[in-house]
Amino acid sequence: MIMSLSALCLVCCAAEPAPALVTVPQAPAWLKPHPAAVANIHPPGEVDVPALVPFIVADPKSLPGIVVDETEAVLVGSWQYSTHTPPYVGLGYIHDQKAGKGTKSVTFTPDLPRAGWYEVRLAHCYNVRRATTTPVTIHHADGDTTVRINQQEPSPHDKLFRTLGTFRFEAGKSGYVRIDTDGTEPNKVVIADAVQWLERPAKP
Ligand SMILES: [Ca+2]
Repeated sequence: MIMSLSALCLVCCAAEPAPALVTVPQAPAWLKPHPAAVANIHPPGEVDVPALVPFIVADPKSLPGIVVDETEAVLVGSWQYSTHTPPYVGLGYIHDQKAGKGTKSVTFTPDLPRAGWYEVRLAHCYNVRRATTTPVTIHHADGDTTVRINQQEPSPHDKLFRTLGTFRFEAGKSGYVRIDTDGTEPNKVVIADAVQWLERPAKP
């Protein structure tokens, strides 16, 4: 049987397997995407590094300490959801779309049960497409501390969190962590995922 080229192509294309999707942990039903964020374009399980899927923490409440996810953060400017690069906390993470540098921010405000010292950790996924000079400001009881972090570097705590420092906070909602985008590379994305406050006995 002689088959035309177009018919052969149809057969080949039909036999072509779809890209494999991996199984990712399901976030709890009570967790809803941030209403101000742009929707994710990636279907569940379409990830760039499947080996990092086991480090996803789908339920923020399963983590120790006080955790504020991007779902509860205050967004300034346009931020877009993604789940393409694991790991992450909750539903995923948001990024600045490599646009509007210096005009966007994400602020995470905890409700701390007690005054005292807290180790502050920031969750972000990492790869070469990330900003290397992301400014992160910790607003604590003794003022503001701004650090610049390299979001291309692996996060040392379970490939998910990096420590920003240990700071004194008042009880309640007077402290926060803010991620800004000023001074980051125009062709790299800034990532915002979650922030964790862990009580510590004293200043280190
Ligand atoms: Ca998150």
